[in-house]
Amino acid sequence: MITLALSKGRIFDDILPLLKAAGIEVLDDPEKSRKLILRTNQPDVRVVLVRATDVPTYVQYGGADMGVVGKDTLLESGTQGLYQPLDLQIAKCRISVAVRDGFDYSAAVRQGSRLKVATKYVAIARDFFAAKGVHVDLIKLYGSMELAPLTGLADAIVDLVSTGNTLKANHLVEVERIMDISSRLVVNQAALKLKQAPIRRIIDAMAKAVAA
Ligand code: PRT
Ligand code: MG
Repeated sequence: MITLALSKGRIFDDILPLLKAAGIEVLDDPEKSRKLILRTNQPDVRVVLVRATDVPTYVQYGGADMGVVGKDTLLESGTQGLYQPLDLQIAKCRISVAVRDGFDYSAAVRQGSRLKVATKYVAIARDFFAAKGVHVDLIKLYGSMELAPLTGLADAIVDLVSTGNTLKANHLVEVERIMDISSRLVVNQAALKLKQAPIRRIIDAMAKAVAA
């Protein structure tokens, strides 16, 4: 049995065509059922639904053989020893610094005053500002980062942006792009050895579909 860990939402929606190209069709619709283990048309392949942030953990400890996870989550998770054979080029976005419209970010950075930065991505933000030599106080949030500069909780946020509509709707502006993000296929190292043939088949088929 091959177990694939996926999160509901955009990653699930975007991975379906690539799975299909690899001959795998998910038989249950996660939006219509409460099942956490989904069958596929392949009797020896199943999907488990977990939180996006839990995907690296499931794969690292062998709760799943493979998984699909955003580079943002992967960098932030600190998980070790995951084989990352493929950039799937799905769920693309960027991770950026944003501030309230009218806040003079470059002046704040120039003056060397400590910047208060709210984010779910503490590790990515810490590395980014350290490399720039900017002193920051990081405030860990679990969601709705956009609210932080509007309420005075923080001067800036580090968050994912795709269309930019969410920033705009909240009178925030993107002032720096930290990196481009897409989702990666991750594989458990032991599974790769023990189930080499079927896992290789899936990786190769998905690689072909990504290139096409
Ligand atoms: O939502 P939940 O708390 O369960 O978990 P999650 O947020 O980790 O999962 P999910 O499904 O929301 O995101 C999974 C992955 O999708 C992320 O880890 C990213 O790699 C990727 N991704 C791609 C995105 C976006 N695009 C994106 N736009 N994740 C989140 N967003 C957010 C963005 O921060 C903004 O708040 O969506 C909102 C809309 O963005 P705009 O710019 O289009 O308005
Ligand atoms: Mg989300």
